[in-house]
Order: sequence, then structure tokens, then C-alpha cells
Amino acid sequence: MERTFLMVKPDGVQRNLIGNIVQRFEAKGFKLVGAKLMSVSQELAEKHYGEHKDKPFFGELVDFITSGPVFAMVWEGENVIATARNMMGKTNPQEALPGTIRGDFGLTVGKNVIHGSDSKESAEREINLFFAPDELISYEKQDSAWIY
Ligand code: 3AN
Repeated sequence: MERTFLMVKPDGVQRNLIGNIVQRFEAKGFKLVGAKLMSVSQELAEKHYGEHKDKPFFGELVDFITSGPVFAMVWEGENVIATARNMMGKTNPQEALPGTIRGDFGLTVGKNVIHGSDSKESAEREINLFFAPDELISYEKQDSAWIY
């Protein structure tokens, strides 16, 4: 069973979108295995966005993600990494389709409400960066014949 790392960014927290976003993944049938409201330190931000270190927008990215609380989550289910990316919509909210999180709420490429891992490797890396093993809960759902 696959796991992914999702994070409501500071703009999503400020705009009271945590509940709406969690609701979408619950309703889809995925299983929440970890979640916390937290501040992202400069060090964690630089590690998380390490692949963008040489991009011109790196400083802006780090400043934004450390600017206020984020809501970090780990979700589980079959093919959850790619499915969550579809549910998030394109990186640029102006191109993201209505019905996706960024299509419905996103403003700009920088303020695009949510982050989601883009591969198995980045999911594993990001989960380990943001969560200690004992913060992730393995459990069965009563109705697991119908959902994850
Ligand atoms: P995604 O978040 O959809 O995986 P990435 O990994 O290409 O997108 O980019 C990581 C983050 O960097 C994006 N969520 C976005 O906030 C920011 N970003 C990407 N491209 C730009 C850009 N041209 N200007 C400012 N910020 C950007």
C-alpha cells in the first residue's frame, strides 16, 4: 500500500482550507495515517525544497513556506501519490482545472495552497523529513472492503 506526503501551505491554513482539503481525501477513500499543524524551520524548508536550490524562486519558496503554520499529512491508499497529484491540479492554479484543489482555490504559482509528493522516492523522503515513525499510525478501517 502506497503512502504520500501532503501539506496545506501557509496560504491554505490562513484561508481556513484545512477542513475542505482533508475532507476531499477522506471522501475519496484514502486513509489518514498522520497529521499535524506545525511551523517549518528554515533548515527543514531548505531540505524539503532541495531540488529547487538553484532555481531563481528558491528564496521566495523558502520564505513562503516558513511564513506561517502548515498542516502536514500522510495519506495511504492504492496509487495515492499520483491520485493526490490529480486531485491537487497543476502547479499553476491558472491552468489547474475546476474541481481540483488548486483549480478551486489557488491564486498564483507561489501561493498554490497545497504540496504533494510527486514520486515514490520523494514521498518516502518527505515523510521521513516531516514525521517521526511513531507519529504515523497503522490501523484498519471498519469498512475496509469499500475504502482504504
Ligand atoms: P509542485 O508543487 O506542483 O510539485 P514543483 O515541484 O515544480 O511543483 O515546484 C515546487 C513549488 O515551487 C511549487 N508548489 C510552487 O509553489 C513553487 N514554484 C514552482 N515554479 C515556480 C515559479 N516559476 N515561481 C515561483 N514559485 C514556483
